[in-house]
Amino acid sequence: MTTSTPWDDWDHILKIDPDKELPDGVTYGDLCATGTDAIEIGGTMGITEENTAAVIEACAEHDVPLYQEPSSPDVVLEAEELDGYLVPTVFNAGSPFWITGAHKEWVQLDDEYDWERTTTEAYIVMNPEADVATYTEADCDLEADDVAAYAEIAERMFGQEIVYLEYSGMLGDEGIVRAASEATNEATLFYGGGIHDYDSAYSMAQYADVVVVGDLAHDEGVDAVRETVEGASDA
Ligand code: 1GP
Repeated sequence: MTTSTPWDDWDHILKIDPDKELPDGVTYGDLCATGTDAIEIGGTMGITEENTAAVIEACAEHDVPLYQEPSSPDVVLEAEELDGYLVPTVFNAGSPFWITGAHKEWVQLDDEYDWERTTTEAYIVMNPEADVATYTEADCDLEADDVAAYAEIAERMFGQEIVYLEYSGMLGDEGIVRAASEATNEATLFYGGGIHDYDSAYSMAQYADVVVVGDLAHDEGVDAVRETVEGASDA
């Protein structure tokens, strides 16, 4: 029997990077009110406890689930306002540090680790130009059947609840998203990368359970994000 998880009901996540500015006149409250199902706070570069805490504080007043996605153990914030931690483990990383190494360090830092509120995301990193690919030394040279196999092992061998197809900074290949979707059954498939309007959100959400929107919030603002919420929920 499988238990239900919050993300079973989500279509859309807004990922806020604490190291990036918001467009003029846009507040975190405006972003929380776009209709997104959850806010994920995290980024790859320039993340500190201070800038993360500021975003948590600003979003906590609004009625939307709030998760931290820590990029490394030293930026994890123990904050009551958080609904939990979504922790990446990069299945196609070249460096084992990003598969289990960082996680081991994190557990060692903490005497009473918050297992109740922690879930891993099985990342498959697809854009070789993205910081996350460089950082993790990811092998992005993958065909649809490679991605499907990673998604399948994430779910079936490693029991991952979330498989995250990460194209950060570019719109992905629909055929590959579809292959990942067909390879997963119980796991929730997150798709992130390059979603910028209704159509791009709709096209990825046809196959992914949840679409993640990142840079758009920082580059364009609220109306553009709201369009992607509509695209994701209509699909
Ligand atoms: C990044 O998957 C997210 O981790 C979203 O990507 O910034 O390209 O929307 P974008």
